[in-house]
Amino acid sequence: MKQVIEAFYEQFGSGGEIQSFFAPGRVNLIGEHTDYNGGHVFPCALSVGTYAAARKRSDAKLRLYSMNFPELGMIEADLSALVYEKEQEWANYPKGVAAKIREAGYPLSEGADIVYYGNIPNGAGLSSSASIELVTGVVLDAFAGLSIDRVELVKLAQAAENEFVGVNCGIMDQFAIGKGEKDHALLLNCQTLEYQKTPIHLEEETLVIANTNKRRGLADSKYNERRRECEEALGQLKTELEADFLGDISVEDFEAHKHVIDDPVTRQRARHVIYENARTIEAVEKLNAGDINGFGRLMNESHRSLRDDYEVTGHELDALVEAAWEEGAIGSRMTGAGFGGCTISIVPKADIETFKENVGEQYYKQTGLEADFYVVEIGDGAKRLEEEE
Ligand code: NG1
Ligand code: MG
Repeated sequence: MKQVIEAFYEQFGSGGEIQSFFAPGRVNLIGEHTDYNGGHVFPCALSVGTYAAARKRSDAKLRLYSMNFPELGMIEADLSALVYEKEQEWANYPKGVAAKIREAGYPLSEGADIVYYGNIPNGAGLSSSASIELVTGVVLDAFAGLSIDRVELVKLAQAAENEFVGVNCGIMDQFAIGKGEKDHALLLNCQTLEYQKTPIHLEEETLVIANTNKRRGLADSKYNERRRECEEALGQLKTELEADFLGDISVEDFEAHKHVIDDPVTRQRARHVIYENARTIEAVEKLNAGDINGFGRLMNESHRSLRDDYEVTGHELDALVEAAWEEGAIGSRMTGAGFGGCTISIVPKADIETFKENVGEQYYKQTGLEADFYVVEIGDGAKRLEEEE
């Protein structure tokens, strides 16, 4: 945090009260491509994330600077005229959050100077964007004394991403980052937003994120295509079953009625969502019963379903996951939208060094790419930091 405050002085000068804030990145343990289908997800907040040093302003200006994108320089905006500007890239996320807070009717008339620093690997599917949104949300909320309910702030951040930035994501990222808690994952029903904090006690094992370093070039267009396919499947099932979301439909009901989905590919997409939703609930039951191996087996099944039914993995993710399975991971799967990005694995602590070495080597052989490995800890949701942090 010290360097962030130093960068703040450099950008905006000293004087006045500078406060520190943090919002984590997130990783989803199981429940993939279920959020926008009203199903369950099981993400956790990470100990890496976005730091912000901020100072209140007495006018309506926002001045934003990211240590990760120094080439974009300082970006200025007026609270009363917030518009999306493509060339401002990352700064559209904070601007969008401010815009949504105001649109929701909160009295936000005074701005802030904010310096951001993120230590989340970029573009890897660990939600650096939602992290920037939520850290901005807590800064603006604290400075204006708004006391916005946390779940509402989560929804405003999602609205910023959907409507201001134009990324059609579900609620999972913002929820995990806004509501996460150290050493817990959240079993979230994405339709009702009911959630259960689940303690994760990994004593002999650890969570490992591995980045394929394959750019997720297709992710956006394929993401929207999958959303459309799911809507089509739901539309056809709807006449048979009373369901507003695929996530409402049980495995039994699906099996009894799947014939109404006439296109076999669309049927496959729906099958992934419905089984993945059931798998997520079952996986959390296993975890609560102390059955980490059972949890890992369901992670593996999740990957196969994303590979074969939902078709969002690709050669790199499959190679990395298969190498992890070979190397004795308790569970391993792709995480996030897919087509590149990261995998999440549960690995025995004692094997971690050989795991990284052998999986890395195998992955390189298969793809010609170097993977990066991160042993991660589950951290807290978005918050103001105390002095010593
Ligand atoms: P990633 O790829 O981690 O950004 C995306 C969506 C999530 C969710 C997952 C799939 C965005 C910003 N987020 O996550 O809401 O749908 O895919 O489970 O697009
Ligand atoms: Mg993102």
